[in-house]
Amino acid sequence: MAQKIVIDPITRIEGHLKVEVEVEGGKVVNARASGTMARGIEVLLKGKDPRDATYVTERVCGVCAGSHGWVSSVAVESAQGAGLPQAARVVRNLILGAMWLHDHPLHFYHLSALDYLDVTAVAHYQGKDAKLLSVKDKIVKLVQAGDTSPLLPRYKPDEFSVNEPDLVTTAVSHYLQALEMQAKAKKMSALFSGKQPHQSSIVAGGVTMLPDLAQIEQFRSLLAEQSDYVEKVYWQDVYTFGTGPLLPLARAGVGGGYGHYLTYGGFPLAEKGRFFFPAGVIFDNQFGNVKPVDPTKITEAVKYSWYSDQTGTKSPSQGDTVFDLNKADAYSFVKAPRYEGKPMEVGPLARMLVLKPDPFMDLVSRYGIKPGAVARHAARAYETVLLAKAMPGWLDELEDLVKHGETRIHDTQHWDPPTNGEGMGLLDAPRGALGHWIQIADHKIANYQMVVPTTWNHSPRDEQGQPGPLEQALLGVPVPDPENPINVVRVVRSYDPCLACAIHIIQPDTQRVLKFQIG
Ligand code: NFE
Ligand code: MG
Repeated sequence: MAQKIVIDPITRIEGHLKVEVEVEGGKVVNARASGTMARGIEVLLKGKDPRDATYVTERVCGVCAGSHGWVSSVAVESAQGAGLPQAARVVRNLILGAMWLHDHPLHFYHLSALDYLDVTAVAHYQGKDAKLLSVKDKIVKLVQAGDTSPLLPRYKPDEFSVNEPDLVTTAVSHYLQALEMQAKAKKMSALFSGKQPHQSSIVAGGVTMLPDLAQIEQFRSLLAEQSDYVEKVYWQDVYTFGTGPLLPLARAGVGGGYGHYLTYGGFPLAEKGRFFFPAGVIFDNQFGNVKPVDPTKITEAVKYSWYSDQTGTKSPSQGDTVFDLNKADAYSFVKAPRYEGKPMEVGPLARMLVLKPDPFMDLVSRYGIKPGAVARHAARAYETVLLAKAMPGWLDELEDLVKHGETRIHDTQHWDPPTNGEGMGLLDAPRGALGHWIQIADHKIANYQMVVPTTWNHSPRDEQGQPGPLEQALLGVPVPDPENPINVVRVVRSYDPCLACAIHIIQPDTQRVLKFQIG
């Protein structure tokens, strides 16, 4: 008989997620992902000035805030018929690029690495490296003081856990270094946007400030440091683990899902409609057959979500946010977006499979790595390297514009919102495809809908009963010991879920007895 495991909440993610799995014969045979918060952002936007949406939607989240501001501005611009000056496009790309440099290493070191490391191995480090010895000293003292959080407690290490003392101690030192690097990455974004995590430069129609040459130089030197770190530390660690101790997990494709991928494209280039990370759709793991994105194929189902059935299976442009907390079969505040009726994975793996950079694809085929949890980490790290290498070129573009006296940073011809209209913004955020849809009536927001990356990845079942991408990816995941569902959380965290984005505002009466609160 199947044994049920409830993990509520899943820790080391953003927001509130409950995962229930049924295990039979040592494998997951059924899975349900529930977002246990309700989201109110879309509702409270009604009646507001459309230009406020940039700043209100950013408050959905403290991680990918700038992505919401950016995509919201694109939605309003499309309703206004506004164009974006080149300097504003480049400044936005650099603000957001720095945010991605902050976001991806944070996910690997601080949210995920403890799923793969047996931290206790640090106590057995016998090497002579002064930096690593100081890490050992620090950890041993914390253990003696009984103050091991956030490194412990955690799920029990298993056969895939990295326990070689040199490797683990190095990784823990990188965990600490990552904190410093993230502060510096935030400084980069703040240099061009006033502050972080909620920026104050991107507005509908452009940006509010053009950096001067001194700021550009400061950004450049911080970027050089990030670029070096991302390639030599972050990517190197992911490579070492993925092709070493974690190779069996990678080869087995643990946590692979439907094989349907979607990306709207990331970082717009000068030519309209082109992106640094190109847009595309892949079905059934047919990587050679990338189709263009058609937004009219996006719908959202609510059959298993706590929203009124009247709002179900519509394009987000026609969607609404009307709660129904009494639906018999509902189990999540996350809606179920579908593309051509299919559940789609979004995020770094989708982007890398659409782009197919040679070194990444060669690595995947050389080691026989299949789509799954490890491949997601590899894709995330590799795209960070690509981004860090591209950003100096964007900075050159900006410097050229500034040196030539460019002042156009906003489409001032389109400052006011239209009396009536509608708009759509589609761009990739760090976690994947992000869309905002706006309807304007009498200069005010009549309706606003957001379909965010975590809504795609962590959606519940739809009206056809098809599980969401994570729910599907959990099927078949090995759980040899039901007391230690470490592979389940490895798969969940590989998506870098952010339930704060997917839904918003805590619904206190749905909080349940915690069955697992470690890890
Ligand atoms: Ni709150 Fe987000 C990203 C968006 S959510 S982190 O990236 O949009 O999936
Ligand atoms: Mg929504």
